[in-house]
Amino acid sequence: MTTTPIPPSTTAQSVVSLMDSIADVGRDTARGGYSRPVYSTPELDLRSWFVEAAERRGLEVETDRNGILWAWWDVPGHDRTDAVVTGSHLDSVPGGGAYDGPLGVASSLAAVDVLQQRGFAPSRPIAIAVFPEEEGSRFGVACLGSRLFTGAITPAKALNLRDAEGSTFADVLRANGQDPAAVGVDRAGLERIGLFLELHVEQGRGLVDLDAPVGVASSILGHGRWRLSVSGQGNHAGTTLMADRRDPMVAAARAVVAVRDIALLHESARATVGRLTPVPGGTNVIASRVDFWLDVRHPDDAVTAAVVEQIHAAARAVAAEEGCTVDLVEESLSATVHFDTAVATGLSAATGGSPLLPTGAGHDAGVLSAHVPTGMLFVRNPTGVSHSPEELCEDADARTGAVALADTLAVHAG
Ligand code: HGY
Ligand code: MN
Ligand code: MN
Repeated sequence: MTTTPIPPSTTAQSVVSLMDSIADVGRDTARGGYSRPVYSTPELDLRSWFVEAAERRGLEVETDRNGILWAWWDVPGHDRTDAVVTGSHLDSVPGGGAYDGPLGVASSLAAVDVLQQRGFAPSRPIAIAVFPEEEGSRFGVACLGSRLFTGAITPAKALNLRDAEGSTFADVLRANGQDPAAVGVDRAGLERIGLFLELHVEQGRGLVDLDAPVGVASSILGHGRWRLSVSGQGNHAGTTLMADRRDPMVAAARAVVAVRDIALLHESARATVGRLTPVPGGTNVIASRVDFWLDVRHPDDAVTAAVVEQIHAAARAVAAEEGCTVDLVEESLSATVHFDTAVATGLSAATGGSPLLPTGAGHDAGVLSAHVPTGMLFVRNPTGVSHSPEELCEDADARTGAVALADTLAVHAG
């Protein structure tokens, strides 16, 4: 491909101005960072921002029956098949960073700028996709949009998922003008994709340690989520003697420590409890139940299963000692993903020999990789921190990432 490289400081500058333009959307003053749950006002504002920016670039935007946004750079005389698709997500975790998701979307728009500046004329369609509920922060299942799109979750299970307020996913779809009866696997949609490339801020220090601004994903750690509910006897904090208690909060606390201790027994395992909800949740009330959510990850799916089983057994044991019971429910599970080697090495070659590195973070690209050729580009995060306000991407690296994405799109859509 002989293109005159555009200095990142010129056209790819738009990735910086695009990110700046959403810097105040969904700021969470209580937690810090950003809270942009799917179909919340901040996430809907980001969708509008994306549609306006895409249309300003001459892309034609549609929302499919799973709520996925598609912005098309069509080719005259070529239908929407075998497209080179890029994009990411706009929803966030509670109190998340600015870049997890939106950097991939902004970089996709900036890559279109770079290509249009170069006078590039694609021979096959290019599209930018924005997947809803990648984080699973509102309805509990990660990559809900891409799972519905690929058939990795049934419509029935998805539509009955509830958020913290008790609204079902079906309720929320209806409230946003979507037809719940229409969600589900989209084979025609999958057939439109010839290649999916997702750019994402790195959620770790790999590129810092490699001293590289851009990297290529080799694999995604298998991961799952389980809800544990510990039940005891709710009672009065003042009238209940310590010896007479069956306190699920104490059982849950002991179980959370066991989560850490068991994970440490398995090299490369990660096990996290980031969310715990006592019921009813009063300062002067012994809880009747405590729900907490477990996130376990490991390169070997069998080890993930073993870790969860050991945690479940430990939780049952400490619950029994506290006069409580515990129930465990699997909420989502993703096997370890090894990206297509040809795609990954091609991405490395198209981006000046960017290094390949694994990630412990899940992505829509991981879901799509079972159905279409898929790859990922990572952009350096100087702090290595993510799912936290300290997540960072320097402007220069963001521009370099956007140009790298433009170069890969040009290779595949040229
Ligand atoms: O949880 C994850 O790995 C991703 O950020 N959704
Ligand atoms: Mn993400
Ligand atoms: Mn994330």
